[in-house]
Amino acid sequence: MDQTNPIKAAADWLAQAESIAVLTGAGISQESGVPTFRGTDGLWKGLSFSDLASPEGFAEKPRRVWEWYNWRREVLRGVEPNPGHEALAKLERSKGFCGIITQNVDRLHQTAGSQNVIELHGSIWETLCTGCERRFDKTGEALPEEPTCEVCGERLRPAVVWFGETLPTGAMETALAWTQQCDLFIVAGTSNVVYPAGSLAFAAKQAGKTVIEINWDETPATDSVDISLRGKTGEILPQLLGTSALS
Ligand code: BV8
Ligand code: ZN
Repeated sequence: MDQTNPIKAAADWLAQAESIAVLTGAGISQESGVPTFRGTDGLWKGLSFSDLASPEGFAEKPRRVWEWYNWRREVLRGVEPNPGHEALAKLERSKGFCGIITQNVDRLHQTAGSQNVIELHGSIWETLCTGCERRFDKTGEALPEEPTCEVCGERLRPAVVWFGETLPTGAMETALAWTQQCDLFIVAGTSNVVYPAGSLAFAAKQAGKTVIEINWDETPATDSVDISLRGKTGEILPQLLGTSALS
């Protein structure tokens, strides 16, 4: 591997790979204008995750949790995928296989054209009834401050995975299968602190895969990956695909 030019080395790995698995986090949507969770543009009104992304927080103050999710939905109504999302969608069309394992709930990968997408933490556009457990697609809709179910009248919640809640059935199993079957594992725009998603880069390494990290910061995975590229996913991913001049 060309130590002197990690971008070129990563591009060479990517060119050779036929099957790719990609774990993404909030960082890949940051250049679309979507705030991340733990960065400088961090959380909302300084409230912590346990207040906002947990069943306890919702049970205690559902209106406050909906205020946060409605604010995020409002932000998302006005954003588009960025060149990072588009590069990954292009990769799916040019390789034998490219699977996106995302922690994001914004569906920007799908909007960019990616089809093999696992949403480990659900989608902000769907709601779930706390009474009859029906799911409702509310993509793009402005919701009331405390939405209720049109069938049973009970309170609706965002259909996302909160802390202490299990991931969608089969999501991690499929993610682990993609991690085992790929030649190359890319981990892009995630702080790698939330589990079980945060275990995937290590699982790929243990399975003998080449692992490339793209992040403008170091993460707990940085020391374990083969190449860690410092920079913006929206700039580096297009570079790796050769859709912009390699430095
Ligand atoms: C569970 C809701 C089973 C959706 C979120 C070990 C095993 C199992 C569980 C645990 C475990 N250890 C701890 C736990 C508990 C917990 C956990 O992981 N806690 C952590 C905080 C220690 N995990 C759980 O509870 C999970 N459930 O395991 O169930 C179970 C059940 C019962 C009892 C036991 C076990 C559920 C986890 C899901 C939680 N829900 N959100 C939503 O509202 O969005 S998590 C939240 O963090 C988001 O979903 C987000 O996706 C996720 C991860 O954050 P990131 O995406 O990485 O974003 P972040 O801002 O942190 O980082 C952005 C990164 O990008 C940074 O590194 C930054 O430098 C970089 N960046 C920014 N801009 C750019 C960039 N890089 C490049 N370019 C840029 N432009
Ligand atoms: Zn209902």
